[in-house]
Amino acid sequence: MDLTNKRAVVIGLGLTGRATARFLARRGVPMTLTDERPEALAGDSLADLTALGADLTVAPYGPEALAGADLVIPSPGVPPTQPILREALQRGIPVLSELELAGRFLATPLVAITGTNGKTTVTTLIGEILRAAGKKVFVGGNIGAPLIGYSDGPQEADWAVVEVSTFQLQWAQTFHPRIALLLNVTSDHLDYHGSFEAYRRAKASIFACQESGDRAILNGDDSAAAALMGRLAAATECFSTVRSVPRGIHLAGERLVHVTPEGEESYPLAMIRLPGRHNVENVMAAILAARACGCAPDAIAQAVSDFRGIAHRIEYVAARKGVHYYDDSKGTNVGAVVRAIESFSQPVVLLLGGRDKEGDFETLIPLLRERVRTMILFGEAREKINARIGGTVETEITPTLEAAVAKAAAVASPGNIVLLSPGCASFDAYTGYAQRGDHFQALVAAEVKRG
Ligand code: UMA
Repeated sequence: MDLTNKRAVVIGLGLTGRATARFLARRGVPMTLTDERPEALAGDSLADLTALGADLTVAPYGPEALAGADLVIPSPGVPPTQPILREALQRGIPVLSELELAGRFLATPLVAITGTNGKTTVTTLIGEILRAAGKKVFVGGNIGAPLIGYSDGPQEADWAVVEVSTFQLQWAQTFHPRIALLLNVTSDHLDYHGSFEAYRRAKASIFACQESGDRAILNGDDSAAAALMGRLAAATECFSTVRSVPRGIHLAGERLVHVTPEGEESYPLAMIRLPGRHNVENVMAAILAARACGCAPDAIAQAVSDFRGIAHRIEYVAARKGVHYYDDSKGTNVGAVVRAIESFSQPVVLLLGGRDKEGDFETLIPLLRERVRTMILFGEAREKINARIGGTVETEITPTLEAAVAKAAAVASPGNIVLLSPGCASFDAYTGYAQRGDHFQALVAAEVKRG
C-alpha cells in the first residue's frame, strides 16, 4: 500500500489510535486526529507523536474532521453509525481498520483467532505453545498490543498470533491470515452491529481472503461456525467435544484424537488444567493451530499442561467462610455467563450487570433455575435485566459492584460459589473489564480480611 501524498484521519486516540498514529508518523504521513473525548487529545497527550516529528492536525469530533482525507482509520470502538464514518463512506473515502492497515504491511505469517468467547484464552495458549516449541512469536490484537505496532517494527517473529474482534474485521477488506480460527458465535455487540446476522457475517469474514494453501479451523459444535464447513477456500479442520470428525480433533473418552491425512495423534484429556467443557474446546482449537504451525505434539502437550488460564476469566480469587469467589469480569456477554456457570457443580451466587449490549438475557433462564441460588444485579443495566429475568431465582438489586459483593458475602452459604460473570460491558463504571475485575478482587480481599 502506497501512503505517499495521502492524508489519514484517525478517529479515536485509545490504544489502537495511538499505535496507528505512531505508524503513520514514522512514515511521514500527514494526519488529522479526532476523538469524541477532547481530553484524549489535550495537554501533552500527543507528545510522543510530536517527538516523532508527526505532521499533526487536531480536529473537533465530526464530519468536518474529514477535510482533505484520503483514508480514514476508525478505532475499533467507533460504531459504523457514527456520522463521521457515514459521511466518509458517502464521500467515497476509504475506511480501513487498524487491522487492515497492519495486515497490508505485515511480512510475518499470521494466526488470527475470532469468536464470541474463548479468543483470549486460545490466543494466549497458541502463543505459549509456539514459544514452548522454540518459535519466536508476537501475540497481540484485541488482546492488548495492536498488530499495527508489530507491523511498524522489525517484524522478527516466526508467527504473529492475533486475537481479532468483529470491530476490527468490520473495516478489513484484504486481511489474510495463514491460519484462521472461528471458535463460536453467540449473541454479542448487537448495539454495534445492529443484528445477529451482521455480527455473524463480520465474524465469518476472517476467512474471506484465505486460499487453498491456508488453514481454517472451525468449532464443529457451534451451528454458526459449523455452517461454514465445505464453504471455505482454505483447507478446513474442525473440533468437537461431542462427535468424531473426519478431519480435525475430537474427544474420545479420556483422549483428544486428532485425525490428519497422515494418521491419528492423541493427547490425554488430563493434561488440561482449566475447568469446563468450553476449555476442552479452547485447547482443541489451539492444538489444531499449533500443529498447522509445525509444533510437535509433545511440545503442545507440555505447554497445555503448564497453562493455568488468563486473568479475569473464571479466575479463582479467594475463599471466605467456605464460600469460593471467582472473577469472570471478562464475561461480558450472555454466552460467557453460560460457560462460567456451567464450570461449577456447586450452587452459584451470580453477580450480573454493568452496561448492557442488547444482551439476550432470557436464554439464561433454564441455567439460572438449575444452578444459581441467588442473582445479584448491579450497575447501569440492573433494572433492565431485572425486568427481563428478575425473580427467575432469588434476586437482589444493588447499585454498584461494591454493594453487590457485600450482598453476596451476606447471602452466600458454605459450599457456594460467588461468581462475578457480569454479561455486560464495564464502561458504566470502569475503563474496562480488567479494572472491574481488579476492583472485584480488592473487594473480596477486604471481605476476607474482615473475616
Ligand atoms: N472513541 C471515539 N468515538 C467513538 C468511540 C470511541 O472517539 O465512537 C474514542 C474514545 O474516546 C477513546 C478511544 O476512541 O479515546 C478508544 O478507542 P477504542 O474504544 O476503540 O479502544 P482502544 O483503546 O483502541 O482499544 C481497542 C479495543 N477496544 C474495543 O474494541 C472497544 C480493545 O479491546 C483492544 O484490546 C485494543 O483496541 C487493542 O487492540 C477491548 C474490548 O473490549 C478489550 N474489545 C471488545 C471485546 O473483546 O469484546 C471487542
